Amino acid sequence: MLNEGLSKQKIIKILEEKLSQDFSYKSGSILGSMCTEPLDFGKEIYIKYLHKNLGDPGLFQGCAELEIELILEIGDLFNGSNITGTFTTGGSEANIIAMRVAKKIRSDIRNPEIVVPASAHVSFDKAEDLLGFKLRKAKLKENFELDLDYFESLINKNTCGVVGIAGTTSLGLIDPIEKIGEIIEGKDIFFHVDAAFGGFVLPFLKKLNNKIPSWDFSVKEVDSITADPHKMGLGLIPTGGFLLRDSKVLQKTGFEIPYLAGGNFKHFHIVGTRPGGTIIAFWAIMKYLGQNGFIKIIKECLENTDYLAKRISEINGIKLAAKPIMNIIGITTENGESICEIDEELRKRSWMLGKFTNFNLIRIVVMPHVKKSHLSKFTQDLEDIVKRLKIS
Ligand code: 0PR
Repeated sequence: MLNEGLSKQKIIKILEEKLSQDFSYKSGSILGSMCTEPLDFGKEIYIKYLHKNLGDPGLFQGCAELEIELILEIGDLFNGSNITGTFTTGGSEANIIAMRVAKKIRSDIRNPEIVVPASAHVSFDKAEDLLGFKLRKAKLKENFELDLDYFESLINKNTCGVVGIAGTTSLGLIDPIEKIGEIIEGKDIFFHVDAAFGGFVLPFLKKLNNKIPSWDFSVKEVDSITADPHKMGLGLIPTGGFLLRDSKVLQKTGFEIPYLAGGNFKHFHIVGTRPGGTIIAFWAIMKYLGQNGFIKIIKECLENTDYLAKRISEINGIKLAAKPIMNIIGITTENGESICEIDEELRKRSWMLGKFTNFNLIRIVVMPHVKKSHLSKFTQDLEDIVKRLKIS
């Protein structure tokens, strides 16, 4: 550490130089990310309130009330009533919290197991590692949909929880949430839905007259949902969401922290100190955009997704891995050849995509920062690369 501090200008200059090597959303080259530029109004609000700490909610009661209000509002959007929950650092923390709850409320099971689709996000592997339950992965069918019979066959007397995904990480597909509900009906099994990405897409897709299967609290067996403001909610990083149907669960599983300056509160987060500013910012974003604002954003993403899907179908040698439901597209080869070389060549031209070697696909998330002009340039490069590599 320096003895004498530097001038602000000097520091800003060093930072600008250093950070100029980062990719930017604006350039359009970030095609494989679920994050995007937060809404400007959200940033303004965040800067004003970034000192709020909901790790000690009694000190920030107004902020704590906004959190409850916002959870209720999102719960309504997800067809629940009186939904409780909390904001987290992201989908991973929300999923880990859900898995902890699933394990905790079935403390009668000595060797607990949780069943997830093979398409589940890596946060469930992290949860297994941290929490010491056994993760059972149900395989997918050839078309990347969940093999429901296989899923059911993994459920046994040790199963304390099951997970369905509404917007898979690799392709944005929706698991048959209602059918999973039917399978566990009447059994004492916690049902968590991971809608980290889909949570702020699906309600608006439905309003745009798309046929969307039930995936939320309208399915009576669903106990909790992950839905992340810092993905399609245009919120600030870090803001994940954990929504819970039964408020008594917090009382049963939360950690008592009696010494907090603001008074006794129960925690069920992984972290202690946690941002209130990001939550206030998302409260403001929801109020500012309203349903129609979100619908407009999603509509543009979908139009761009359709454009991209059409362009891909015109290129010989590659194809869509699955028909897109939301603004996520997977590209694979027609003849089953590895997708890795195409990915490598695209990277050389600064197109940054997600690569899923287990499914042999590259993923594009058509986020709000991805414009048609970017996709037009991208597909020209893609076509050129596929021709050069002689993939047929
Ligand atoms: N659940 C699902 C279905 C997800 O897709 C993700 C993240 C999570 C949970 C975890 O969310 P957090 O990352 O907020 O903890 N999916 C993205 C992915 O793995 C995360 C991401 C975002 C990766 C931006 C890269 C990137 O540039 O693709």
